[in-house]
Amino acid sequence: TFSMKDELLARLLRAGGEPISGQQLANDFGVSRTAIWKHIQVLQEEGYILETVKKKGYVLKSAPDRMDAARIQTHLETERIGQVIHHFGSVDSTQILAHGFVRDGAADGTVVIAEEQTAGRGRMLRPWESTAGKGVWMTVILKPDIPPHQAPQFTLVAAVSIVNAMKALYPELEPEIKWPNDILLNGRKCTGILTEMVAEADRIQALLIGIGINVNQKIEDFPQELHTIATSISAELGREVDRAEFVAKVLYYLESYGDQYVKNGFSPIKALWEKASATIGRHVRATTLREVIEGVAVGITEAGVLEIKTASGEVKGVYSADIEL
Ligand code: BT5
Repeated sequence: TFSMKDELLARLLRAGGEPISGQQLANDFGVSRTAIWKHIQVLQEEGYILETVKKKGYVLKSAPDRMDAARIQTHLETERIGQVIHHFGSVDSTQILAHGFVRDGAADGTVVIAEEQTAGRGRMLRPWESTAGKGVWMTVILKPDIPPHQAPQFTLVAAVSIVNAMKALYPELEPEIKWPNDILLNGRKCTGILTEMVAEADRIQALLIGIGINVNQKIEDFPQELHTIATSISAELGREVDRAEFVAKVLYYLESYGDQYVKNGFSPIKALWEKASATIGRHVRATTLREVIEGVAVGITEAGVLEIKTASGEVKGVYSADIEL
């Protein structure tokens, strides 16, 4: 499922600065040395700095800030998610591409990831700002054996996964989840999740978990209207981070919590979610398509529904809404 360029890059990364001979590579891949050379040239065009050591072979000297499949895979600890990664430079939206891969029979765990999106979208077709080379813009295709009505819980599974990946790699951060699909750092949005589903009447064909995470942007990199509401991992940490390493960690937790959810139900995820929640116990204002509900968020149900206790003492369940804290 991997291109030869990916395999070649994986070999060069694994060699850790030691030369690998062109002849050896040619033998291993069953191609000519010229074919190897052509792929080396492609890597160079993409910004990989390679040196040819006489009689010894190719050495990778430095790598550009990109999330090629092989780069993510050197950090990957999963069994399914990310075994197939389609990496792109600039795309309209990874979500749109992922629908195409689903139609073509994509395997469970396929990842579609891009350096830049020109038409990234949030819920209800709102735009999602996806600066080139600075974030994680990806769609994970999952095929869990759950009924369609349980699909929305996967947004919460994804949120818990991202929070735990952030805590594992950057313990200084204190990510909080804002129901249903935002992750905040110091009160500002750094992540949005968009879960879509392709389903038959009683069976999920595929879930498309769209994940947008601001990673290495400076606040000035965001458009004006986001300056006061958005942030990135690096803006909060005060240093840049390795996006490929971070993506691998997100995929690791997504696989482990996703499997846990399918096997053991929602309660373990619900506990993790509530622990990281910025919403529970707070006064909130929920705008749904039909009404505005104000009150204290008291919890989420097994179905992932947010429960709000209004001033009159009545508890209302909210399936989908925009929340103001
Ligand atoms: C979301 O929507 O938060 C879901 C975003 C999902 C994006 C991913 S990226 C990979 C995949 N491919 C796609 O095309 N989409 C998914 P929503 O809750 O509707 O929030 C959208 C709102 O967030 C916008 O109206 C802006 O106010 C704000 N926003 C836009 N870009 C942002 C950014 N980069 N960081 C923080 N806030 C942003």
